[in-house]
Amino acid sequence: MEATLLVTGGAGFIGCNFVRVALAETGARIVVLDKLTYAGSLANLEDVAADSRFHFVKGDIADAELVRKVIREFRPSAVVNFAAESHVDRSIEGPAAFIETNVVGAWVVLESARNYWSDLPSMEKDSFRFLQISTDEVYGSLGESGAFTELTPMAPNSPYSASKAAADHFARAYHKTYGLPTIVTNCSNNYGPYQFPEKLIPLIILNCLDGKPLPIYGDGGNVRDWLFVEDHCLGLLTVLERGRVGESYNLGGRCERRNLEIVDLVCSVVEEYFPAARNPSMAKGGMKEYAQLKTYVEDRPGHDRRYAIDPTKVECELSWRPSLTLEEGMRKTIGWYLDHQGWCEQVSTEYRRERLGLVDG
Ligand code: NAD
Ligand code: TDX
Repeated sequence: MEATLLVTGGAGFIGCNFVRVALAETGARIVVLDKLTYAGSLANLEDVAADSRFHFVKGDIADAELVRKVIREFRPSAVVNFAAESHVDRSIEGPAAFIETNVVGAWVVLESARNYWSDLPSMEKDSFRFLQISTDEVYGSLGESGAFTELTPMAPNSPYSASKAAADHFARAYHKTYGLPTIVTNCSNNYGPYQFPEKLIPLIILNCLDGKPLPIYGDGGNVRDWLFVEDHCLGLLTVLERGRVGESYNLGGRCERRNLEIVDLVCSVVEEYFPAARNPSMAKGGMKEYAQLKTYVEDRPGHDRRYAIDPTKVECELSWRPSLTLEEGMRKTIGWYLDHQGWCEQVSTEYRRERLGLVDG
């Protein structure tokens, strides 16, 4: 029997890329369960909607009755939990939704999976997997040197990362206590097609196109470790197929950059595709170069200074490595945003790229 993957949050950025990668790389049936919050959209899944192996259910992962029903109906061989509130700035403005989805929702999915899994015949029980998708932000902030390993103690600094850390602990506890075959992945910053424009890279791309200020929090010296989303998704499939249960795996591309370097790279690649001199929005503001739009703004409260993933475990144990460099991934990403400006309009009905997450703001 072919595998069935229940993909929660599959209408969001990483989830929809994962659905595409899983349909292409495996014969699995894919069932997406997604609440379609501001960050999720059926527009992200339009090209796979007609695939006979694809099914979509709209719903909340914190709705225990619904999750139980979906699991009983589709009988997944694995659950991949992407569903989450994912934006740090929004977690500063209002943490409640982060607790509801990232903590309570993740627990509901674990508990429903456990009830289903415990009644499975032994072969299906052994091969069942629960993959909890998490972030490097659970480890907190690094100084100038060093990198997060799977043994780094958790020290989350934002309501978002605290909520993700809680779910990671529950996934671990469900393995230790009940034997549920859970695995956690902690990945660094993703970028690529379908990322909601509140995140740094798509925001900078779209503001360049519109000749709007490029907001740089603090001094722009904060460091993030970047990974192209399809490489992350291929890594997740690898962990799902060959990862050891009860373990966590750090995924990252050894690609640390200061935010200012990212903004400069975006400006130079946008320039290649759509020179500022030919952009009417730039001419209107009297601007000649995209880099002139850079604007330093008030820092994010509790802003983590540096993240860096040490991916040695997944490289050595599972032979996973990213395939694209940052420059290659950035060209693909910017090309995609230029070709999909209608998508940007469609998903941005309630969000106008305003500043979010200032405590007194
Ligand atoms: P996203 O915000 O783009 O998508 C989240 C998806 O979850 C959306 O489709 C949304 O509708 C859905 N969702 C939210 N609440 C839900 C609920 N209660 N029930 C059902 N569906 C719900 O997020 P993303 O960037 O794709 O991140 C996906 C996962 O990967 C998250 O768990 C995030 O913590 C993790 N992660 C993200 C990154 C990154 O750089 N974006 C890096 C590491 C880990
Ligand atoms: O306008 C901006 N200006 C700016 O300087 C925005 C939106 C961000 N930033 C800075 C803050 C961060 O140092 O850029 C960096 C990246 O910010 P985000 O895109 O908000 O990502 P980050 O806070 O690093 O978190 C992301 O990576 C880890 C995802 O949103 C999380 O879901 C993931 O877990």
